[in-house]
Amino acid sequence: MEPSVTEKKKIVLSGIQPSGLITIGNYLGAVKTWSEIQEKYNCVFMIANLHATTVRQDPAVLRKNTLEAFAVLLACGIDPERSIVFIQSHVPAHAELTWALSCYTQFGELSRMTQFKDKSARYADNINAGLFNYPVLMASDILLYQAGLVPVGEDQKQHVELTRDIAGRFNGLYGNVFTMPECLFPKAGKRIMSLQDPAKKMSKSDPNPKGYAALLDDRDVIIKKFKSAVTDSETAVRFAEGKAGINNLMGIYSAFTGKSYEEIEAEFAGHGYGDFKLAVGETVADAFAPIKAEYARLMDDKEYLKKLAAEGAEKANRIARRTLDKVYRKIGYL
Ligand code: ATP
Ligand code: LTN
Repeated sequence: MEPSVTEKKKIVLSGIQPSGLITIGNYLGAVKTWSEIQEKYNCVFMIANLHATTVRQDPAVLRKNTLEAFAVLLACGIDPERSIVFIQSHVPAHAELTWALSCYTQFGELSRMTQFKDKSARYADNINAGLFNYPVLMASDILLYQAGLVPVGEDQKQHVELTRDIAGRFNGLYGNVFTMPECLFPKAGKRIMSLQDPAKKMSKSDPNPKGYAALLDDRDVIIKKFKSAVTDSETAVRFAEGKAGINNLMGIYSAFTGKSYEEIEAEFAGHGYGDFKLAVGETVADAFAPIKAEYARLMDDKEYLKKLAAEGAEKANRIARRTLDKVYRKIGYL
């Protein structure tokens, strides 16, 4: 059945950058939710390769990461029969709407974005205009599909709020052109922290791979990374202030097992951190094993993956064009 956006179901749009290996943070914060809501909503998911070039990328690696990320989404249960899945650069309307909306976004608004501030500190030798304009591209992604819901991790909240501001401003000038989007956060795992520095968000572009556990990491590697996760000098497994490392591991364990913090504390009463870290590592590795197997199967036939991506782009293009045409008419582009 062709996914249709004309039904009454709400429209969902979200994306992920092919800037490295998909981590447990990306999975719990976003991709897991995506796979769970496909029946309830009309979903559109994309690999945000245009966003990824705000940081310098090796062309061959970017191409490889893009197709791999596409395969990971499918392996996580995103179903191209039910949802639209595509690669952002295949749909030109994203770049086109970004130009138009840039003229409706203020310098001051973009200067306040915390992701811009973080990334310009991290990549101080390449603070390019794309990095600054990144939120306008993300607003365009969302608004092109008239998405009402955007399932993301907490770090993206400010970008979705800016999207609402831009949409509201545009609608105020030209009538009801865009749907107002809202964030959809997961119940557990909306902010997973680095395994090496629990004060920092886990990030797939962390230069230290010990900071993240990736979906495609080998079982032994995942377990090892959890065993060497930075915690505190106490020994009791309990959720408390000042125990960011343990709190993070408890959050991850809870997201995978459905257990509450009290249940986890009871389960590990009398055990040290070592036992707990091992249990978290094994739980994560067990959950990722079937995804990894499906990924390997999909990557065996890259031509098929490319065909699916092309079909997804065609469907996305049709919807995006419609919105873009309307915007161009409203603005007065002849
Ligand atoms: P990069 O390191 O290149 O900035 P990233 O790991 O932050 O990448 P994105 O591709 O920017 O990942 O994000 C994809 C999705 O994953 C977004 O919805 C984002 O909110 C979510 N996400 C990313 N990191 C985390 C995290 N640590 N915890 C929860 N959700 C996260
Ligand atoms: N900027 C997002 C990735 C992204 C996205 C989107 C998320 C690009 N376009 C549209 C939701 C909707 C990030 O996670 N850094």
